[in-house]
Amino acid sequence: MIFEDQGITYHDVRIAHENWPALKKELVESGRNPSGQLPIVEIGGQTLSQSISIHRFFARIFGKTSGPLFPCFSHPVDPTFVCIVQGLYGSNPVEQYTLDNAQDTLGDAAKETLMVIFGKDEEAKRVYYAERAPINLEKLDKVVAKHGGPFVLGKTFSFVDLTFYMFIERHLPQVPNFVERFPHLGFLHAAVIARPNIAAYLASDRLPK
Ligand SMILES: N[C@@H](CCC(=O)N[C@@H](CS)C(=O)NCC(=O)O)C(=O)O
Repeated sequence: MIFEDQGITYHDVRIAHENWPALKKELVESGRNPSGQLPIVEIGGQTLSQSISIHRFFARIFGKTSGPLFPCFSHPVDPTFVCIVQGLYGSNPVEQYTLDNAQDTLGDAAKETLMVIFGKDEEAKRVYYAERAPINLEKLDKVVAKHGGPFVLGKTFSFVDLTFYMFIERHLPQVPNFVERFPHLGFLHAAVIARPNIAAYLASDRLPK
């Protein structure tokens, strides 16, 4: 979504189940991604892994650009290349701390979510959405409330708003009266989908099937 939001062209490659074991083996054995997991981003001859590291990397590049974006893509890990220091990852250490803190709080909640929702135990899912999820959503609502919203940093959009959006999106249809109970999360969700490129993406046929 960060590529969509910033109007960056990319190829979204989905891996068929039957092709996964061979790709995983290749990723690990070649050292391209020792953790052998998805998602990865291939760019400038490099393979980037770990979704939040990837997000942070592009968040530092995108946004308030000091020049054309293309050179950054050509040299994504060249330490001599002076690229852009401000972007969708705050503009000072305090803002970056705020974003890291919000992301870590979300990460703690997401660990529990992923374990339950990708499992087969339907009763565990019901209990999760009815009892556990609201506890986590309450915490996340307070994180967003801290700077007044709609975004985690207040009026400034960041990559963490996209990770929050994805978490909210998963819970919104499942948790009754979501917006009334977690108004700041509802506000963030509405503000993200109102961003023109995100709105266009959501209305497009580029969404994962
Ligand atoms: N911390 C990693 C977790 C990645 C992860 O759990 N990937 C899963 C898919 S969502 C995966 O690749 N599963 C297949 C496997 O481990 O073989 C990240 O955020 O990128």
